[in-house]
Amino acid sequence: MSRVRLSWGTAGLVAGLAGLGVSYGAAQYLGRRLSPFDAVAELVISLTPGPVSHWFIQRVGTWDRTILGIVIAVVALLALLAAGRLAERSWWAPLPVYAVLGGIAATAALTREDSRIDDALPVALGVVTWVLALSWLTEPMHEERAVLRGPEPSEGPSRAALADASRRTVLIRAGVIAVIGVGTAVVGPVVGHGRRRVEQARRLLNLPVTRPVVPKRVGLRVPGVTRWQTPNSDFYLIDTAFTKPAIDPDTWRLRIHGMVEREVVLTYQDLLDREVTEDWITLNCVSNPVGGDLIGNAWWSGVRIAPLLAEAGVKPGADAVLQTSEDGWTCGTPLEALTDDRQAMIAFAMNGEPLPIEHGFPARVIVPGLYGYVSACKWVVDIEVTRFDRISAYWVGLGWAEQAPLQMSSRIDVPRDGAEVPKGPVRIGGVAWAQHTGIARVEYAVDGGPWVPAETGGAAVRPDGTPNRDTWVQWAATAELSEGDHVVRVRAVGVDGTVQTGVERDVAPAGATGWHTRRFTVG
Ligand SMILES: Nc1nc2c(c(=O)[nH]1)N[C@H]1C(S)=C(S)[C@@H](COP(=O)(O)O)O[C@H]1N2
Ligand SMILES: [Mo]
Repeated sequence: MSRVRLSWGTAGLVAGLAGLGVSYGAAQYLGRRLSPFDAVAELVISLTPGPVSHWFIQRVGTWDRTILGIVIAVVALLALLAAGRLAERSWWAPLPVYAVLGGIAATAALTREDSRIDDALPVALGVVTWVLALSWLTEPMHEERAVLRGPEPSEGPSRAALADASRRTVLIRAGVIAVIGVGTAVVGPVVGHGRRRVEQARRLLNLPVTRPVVPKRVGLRVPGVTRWQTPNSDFYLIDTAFTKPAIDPDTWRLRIHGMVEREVVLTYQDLLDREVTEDWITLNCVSNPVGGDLIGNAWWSGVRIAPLLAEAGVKPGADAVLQTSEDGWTCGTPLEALTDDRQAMIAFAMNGEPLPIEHGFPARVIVPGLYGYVSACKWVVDIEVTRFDRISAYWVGLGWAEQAPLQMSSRIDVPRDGAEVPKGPVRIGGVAWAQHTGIARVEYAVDGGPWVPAETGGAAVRPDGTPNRDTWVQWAATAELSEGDHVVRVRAVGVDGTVQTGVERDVAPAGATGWHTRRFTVG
């Protein structure tokens, strides 16, 4: 005897989740970057005005994607639940709900930069699954209701027994539908060409790179101060891709074209066969607020861009390079930063490992001294030599500066804001950066007093003996402070003599400025 009884709403959820599973599995099988669900998330991201998304990112940091995902999931599940309840009226009553959901998903899937016509297929399969699964699942539910409302039969099984049989059929069908949904979602990626395959290919790579060795004099060993080398797993992540492109290195191509004498097309192997360049480079985001942590320092390995551009032969008049990623994100980089003597590179390894997929596998660009949004294209597939007056890169189109010189900045890591510090000497410290200019000195001021020089970690030294000015430095100081509340501020001085400005400016449109401040109590 089956006591368990599916409600109409639950039936809607079972059919709904099965449809989502089928469309996800199909998208993975086809090797498409986005499942319909992810495409909707990207559509929402692309329709959100720049200032709103930046306000949001500043509030919630890198949780932005998770929160967006949860909101979309909740809305979708509520709609699917409603579809189930509508099925109580008739098999076609839920159709408008599915049509709207499917319409949104199809629009999203077909309007991404990297969309193809077959991106509509997973959506179509999902909608078909919804319709078939829900009507098949609710058929015995209607039967049960008819039996219970009808008269007690004069012969054969009783009303209760008939209703019971219907309920059992409902449960069996729900199980079948769940297996199909979950099964497709699990099997699709395994037999398909999606991310798992690429993860596997990535793991098997044996790249011509050296492991990072943190230079001796860079660390000050102050507890609480950010590690000088940022491990890949801690490195901040910023991009517009809800699902990261999973690119098979064997099919990856980088095209260098535009205002050049000869177009150059590189395969992954071509890249590995060239002379490898390696260096410590600190990358940070223009959206990093004063004191923020959208910054990291890694050992990058790759191929210098300057000789590649020289081989292509840049034509006179060009002043910019438009980089495009596999998923259609773009950035405009000053040509000069790619052709001068800095180590601007097409990187294929990060901290001695093949680039993680999240950080741009199989290749991304890294340019010392520039913000990520104008230089550090992940999953890069296209480099067009051009002019700034002919292009509008992604973030520039949303109101950010076309060219934003990196702001020198410094941060206090300890003490934390609001910390209670025991009596005795107080250790203060953090990091400071002015990539490609270099930090000459870091100064701190307590309770509005004079600026006092702090101790700084050394710069890394390159094999040729020159200091590497492309990374952040650690700084630290010990202060004797009286019991009570205190305020500490920090500022950096560049190798070029510039003093970090105390003028407070927001991250938009060209990077935040101002001195980082921390308040704490000694006692
Ligand atoms: N394809 C692609 N590349 C991108 C972005 C992006 O949205 N898409 N964001 C850029 C920005 S704004 C920054 S700050 C850096 C961040 O690189 P990370 O995520 O590896 O730290 O990547 C840059 N490269
Ligand atoms: Mo960024």
